[in-house]
Amino acid sequence: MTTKRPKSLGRRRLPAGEPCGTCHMGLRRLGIDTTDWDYVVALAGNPNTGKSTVFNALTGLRQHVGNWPGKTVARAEGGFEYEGQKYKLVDLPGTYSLLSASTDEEIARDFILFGRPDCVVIVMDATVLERNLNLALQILEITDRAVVCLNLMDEARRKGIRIDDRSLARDLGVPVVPTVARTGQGMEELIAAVAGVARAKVRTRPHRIRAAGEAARSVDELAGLIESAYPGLPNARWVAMRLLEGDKRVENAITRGELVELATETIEPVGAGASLAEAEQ
Ligand SMILES: Nc1nc2c(ncn2[C@@H]2O[C@H](COP(=O)(O)OP(=O)(O)OP(=O)(O)O)[C@@H](O)[C@H]2O)c(=O)[nH]1
Ligand SMILES: [Mg+2]
Repeated sequence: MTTKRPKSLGRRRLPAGEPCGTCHMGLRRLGIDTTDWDYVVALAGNPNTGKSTVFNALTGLRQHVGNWPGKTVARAEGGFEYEGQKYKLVDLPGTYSLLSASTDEEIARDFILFGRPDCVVIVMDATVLERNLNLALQILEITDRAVVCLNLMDEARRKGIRIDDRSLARDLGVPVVPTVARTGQGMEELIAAVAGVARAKVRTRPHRIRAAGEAARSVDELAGLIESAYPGLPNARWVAMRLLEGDKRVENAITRGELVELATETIEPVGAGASLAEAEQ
């Protein structure tokens, strides 16, 4: 079953949000209230980079925890309000890649591709930037709606690592926000960047690796066919590349009609049997 994502919502009375020490930044943590929303934001990143810490900082202590449909992998969802608009935040499993080598990778990739989030926050460990760039570049191949959360900046500083975040933002083509999620440092800038991308106020130009020669021509040709079969699909080029590499999951998605859903803007609802949980802080 799929649920239409509400296009625009009339302002309604919001439930009392959790008291938070961050209301001055225009943030209101909504905990489990993700009944309707203006934007969907996914948190992606390598394992142990601070995704759940960012999630908790933005949504508060209460969250939906269920399983991903048909999987035994936990799925956490929460909500926050920023400048009068509601955001649903989905915490994806930590992965090193999106090439579907594991269930976790498949879940993360499917959500970024088929869930069509309005913004993907790529949480990176600033102490091991190179290792984290692999996943970041794969995400930027799929979506141009992304923000990099350069986390663990305190650890990086402690180790004497200095990162030119402006150059990184220029090279990746998306906003880069240095953060220390554990203390809340940088969260204000992160939310503002996420809102800018989700509302399409901030233009991104994600770094993409271009194929050359015959391969480039094949990608272009196939992407053209996919675009005409599924008008409105935002990432036909990526789908074409995966098909040319023989990716069975993407092949199945086409034959099962998931790309049609994607092109008509539908989204999977929260998994059945979702329960309430108190997050660890
Ligand atoms: N020093 C420091 N520690 C942090 C920061 N952000 C998170 N941590 C800590 O890093 C550890 C991992 O954080 P999580 O939020 O669980 O990371 P995660 O990405 O959700 O991990 P997985 O879900 O297992 O992939 C925890 O002990 C956090 O308290 C930070 O900015 N600085
Ligand atoms: Mg986590």
